[in-house]
Amino acid sequence: MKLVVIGAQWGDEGKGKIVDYLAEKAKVVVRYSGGANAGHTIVNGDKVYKLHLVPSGIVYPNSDVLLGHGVVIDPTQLFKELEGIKAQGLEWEGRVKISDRAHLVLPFHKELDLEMESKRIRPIGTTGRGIGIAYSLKAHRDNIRIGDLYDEGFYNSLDQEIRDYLDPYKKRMEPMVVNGAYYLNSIKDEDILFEGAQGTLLDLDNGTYPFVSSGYSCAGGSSVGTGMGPRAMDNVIGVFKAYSTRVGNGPFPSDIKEAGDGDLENLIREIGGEYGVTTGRARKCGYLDMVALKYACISNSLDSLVLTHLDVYDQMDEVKVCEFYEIDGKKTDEFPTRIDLLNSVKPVTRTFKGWKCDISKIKKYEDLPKEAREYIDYIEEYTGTPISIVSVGADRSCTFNRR
Ligand code: 2SA
Ligand code: GDP
Ligand code: MG
Repeated sequence: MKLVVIGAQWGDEGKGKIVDYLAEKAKVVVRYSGGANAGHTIVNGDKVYKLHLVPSGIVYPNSDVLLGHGVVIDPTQLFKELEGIKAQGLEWEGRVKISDRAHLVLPFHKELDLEMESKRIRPIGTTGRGIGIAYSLKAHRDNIRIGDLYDEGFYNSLDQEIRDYLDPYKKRMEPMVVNGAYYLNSIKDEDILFEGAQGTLLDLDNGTYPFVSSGYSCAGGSSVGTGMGPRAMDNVIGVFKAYSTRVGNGPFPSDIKEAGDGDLENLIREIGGEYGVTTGRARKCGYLDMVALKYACISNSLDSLVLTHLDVYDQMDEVKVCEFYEIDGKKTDEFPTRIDLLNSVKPVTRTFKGWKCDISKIKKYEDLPKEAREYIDYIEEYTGTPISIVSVGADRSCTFNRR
């Protein structure tokens, strides 16, 4: 089975947790986009892993992980992360592969990222990890791929300062480098899991441009970013939270604070721990945005959805969703492209009764309170997409299959 897991909102939907839940039998877990801007959290009992570049399969000793060629790799961050993982008791040597077509993030990319961000008329709120610069230079055909480090003629033509920086990483990475397309396509009867980073609405082409990241976080990225074609993928699932969050700038139509309920936003943020895993920034919280979610379903051709963070609503009297957008006095369920239209959206909400009990120990759909089941059924009907997995807490054990 070749399974793709993507974020169906603005990132931080719980992809790390869901990939971990699904990864037990995977031969390889592959990251195909983004870089050290990502922050994927895995909680298993008293062990908490916060991953940035390393795919979530690393916590299973029998799985290998691949940084596919759609990923931009900051070698300093990579080895820092690998050392941290080792300190947490995970053996990674021999299990971490790097596609030779993946591109490097260099120290000056990070400096330039911060500098350009400070000069932007419309700041994006980047993570400062050099992501946009590395992808721009790649598109401009002026960046360095991992494989190029071993092309001695090319490598020796690089600036002495860059070579001094890269020399130790070149040696350390050499045993990890593979030709990604051949490596993945040689795996025939075993499972491969493709781990998305960020989310559909942060995708360079499908997202709320220019308030996006620079990788292809949508399902299509799993092909262009790995060397395995779309026909090889058996299943594509989109992870979403029971509400919405966004960190960084840009339109956020179902913003709860904007709707005048700052207290509810603070409550959700505190219960849900909505702070950036990489930067520590507070995430904005919004009602579940049905318009945006349905857009994610169609633009990724999702087979199913995974609902996370349902437990965050346990103590609320009511649960609201943004069912439609009102733009210029007209109701629509189409996600607009233009930023001015997205910024002018008046959310049309629908209110559900809260369930007012602890659902974190529940292990099957039938045992959920009626109000929570109604919420799930509504989302399935609205999006026309089945929910295959439900997550009711951060821990690996707080997860069950819906069907
Ligand atoms: P960048 O740095 O160029 O990729 O930033 C561009 C936009 O993409 C957003 N972005 C993210 N949004 C959610 N989660 C991300 N990962 C971290 C996390 C974020 C953090 O897991 O919490 O710690 O702040 C992530 N990475 C990039 C970013 O906010 C910009 O809006
Ligand atoms: P990712 O980037 O999509 O992997 O998500 P992050 O790790 O950035 O953020 C998700 C946060 O929510 C992490 O702290 C997870 O441990 C936590 N989490 C994941 N699923 C659930 C859930 O169902 N309920 C609760 N309460 N927390 C969850
Ligand atoms: Mg995250």
